[in-house]
Amino acid sequence: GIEIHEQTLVAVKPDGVQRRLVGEIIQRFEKRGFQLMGLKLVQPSRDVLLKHYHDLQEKPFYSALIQYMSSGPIILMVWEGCDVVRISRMMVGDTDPALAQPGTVRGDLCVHISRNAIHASDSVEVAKKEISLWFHRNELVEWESCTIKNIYN
Ligand code: DGI
Repeated sequence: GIEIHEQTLVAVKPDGVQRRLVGEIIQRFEKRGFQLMGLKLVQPSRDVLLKHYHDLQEKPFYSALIQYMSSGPIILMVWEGCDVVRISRMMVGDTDPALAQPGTVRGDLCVHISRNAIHASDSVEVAKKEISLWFHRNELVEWESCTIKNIYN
């Protein structure tokens, strides 16, 4: 059968929270048919951000990225569904909002790569790591959606 329990981490970055984009972003994932399994607002610690962006530590924009991500609260979400990692990346759009297609979050709501409003895990393996980095097991809720038969066959 199809894997409907794939999960991904989606975050609204500090600029997205400041710009009141949280509701719009949640709505896009809900409407698409994904299921919300965890959600919280946090002031991220530098420690966790350094782990989250570990792979980018050699990049010239790294310290500015950590500073921006520490600048205010972020929203963290776990969304579940069939192919959710790949589809979420499509919904988010290109890393550079100037290249992101209209219809994507970044292509509709942002203009500059240094303030691109949203994060979504880029592979199933990375998603597992990011979810366990940001969420305790008891912060995730296992629940059955009564609309699942209208979303998958
Ligand atoms: O998975 P993405 O967020 O699309 O992209 P990524 O994992 O390659 O980079 C993480 C974040 O780092 C990205 O959302 C914005 C920032 N970033 C990436 N490339 C650049 C950048 N920031 C600046 N200023 N310049 C870049 O070239």
